[in-house]
Amino acid sequence: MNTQTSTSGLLAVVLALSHGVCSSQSPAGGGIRIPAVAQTLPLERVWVADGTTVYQMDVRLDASQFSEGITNADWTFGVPPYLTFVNAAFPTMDFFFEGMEIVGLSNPVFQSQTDVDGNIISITGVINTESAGHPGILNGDGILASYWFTVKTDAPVGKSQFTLNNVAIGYHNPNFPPDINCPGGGVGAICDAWPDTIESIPFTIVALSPADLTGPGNVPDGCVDAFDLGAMLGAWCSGVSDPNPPSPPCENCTPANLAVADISGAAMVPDGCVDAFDLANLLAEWCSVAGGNPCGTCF
Ligand SMILES: [Ca+2]
Ligand SMILES: [Ca+2]
Repeated sequence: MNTQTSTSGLLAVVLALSHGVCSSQSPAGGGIRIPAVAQTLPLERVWVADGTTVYQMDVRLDASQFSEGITNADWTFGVPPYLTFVNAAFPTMDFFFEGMEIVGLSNPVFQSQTDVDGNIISITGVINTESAGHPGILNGDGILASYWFTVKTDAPVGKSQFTLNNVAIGYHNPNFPPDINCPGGGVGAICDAWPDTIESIPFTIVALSPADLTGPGNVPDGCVDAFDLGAMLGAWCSGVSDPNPPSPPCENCTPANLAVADISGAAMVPDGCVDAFDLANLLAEWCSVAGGNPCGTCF
């Protein structure tokens, strides 16, 4: 708790300085808890531990019940060490600060921490805007920043989540000038506040099945089902249907075909053909429940 407070305080000072706002507010000296929800939201429900598929997580802020003008935000979230950070960006759509000029030290990865193995285990993001002459974002609801990760192949399967904490926002002091005191404590043109609800939406990590070729959103989804069958048939390039030796001719196979669906062959390894060997492998791993939960037995 002390560490969180000092980190938040440091950022508050940085934000105040970059605003040109001279604030004498101490790290624990004020601010209000507002009716708002901050969350880490994985876009996909299932993340496959294949080391290559890139998954998106958004840090969102729903301050639609808060009618003062928000001008800046910072947040810190923990990252499981079995995820690999790929990229981060402020969004181009559904951006919380849409229409405001992003300035100063704003960065979706303002700070990060790594463990002894070099894994990023904590990320702090900061957004600072040119707030002079702008009312700020009133009743805002949107994405603060987006982050992308892959899942290491040795990641533990099961429920996982990022750990969101240290969420702080700044908003225009409604009484400034002349009153430098912020409602609920704090002073200056920009007041501090904290969302009253912090959520880390979970996701499920599943082991890679070679037959889990794709899914909704064109990424593996932890289920071997009609999405995968469709992808395999779409990449089909065998000239005959006999899976028995001698190997069937592969008349039309391209690297693109093979990248999609060549998962097996006569020797149980990819053989440069998308054919009945691959179909048999896929059907052997089938785990869809027809007419019900499409992934009922897959995880
Ligand atoms: Ca699938
Ligand atoms: Ca094959």
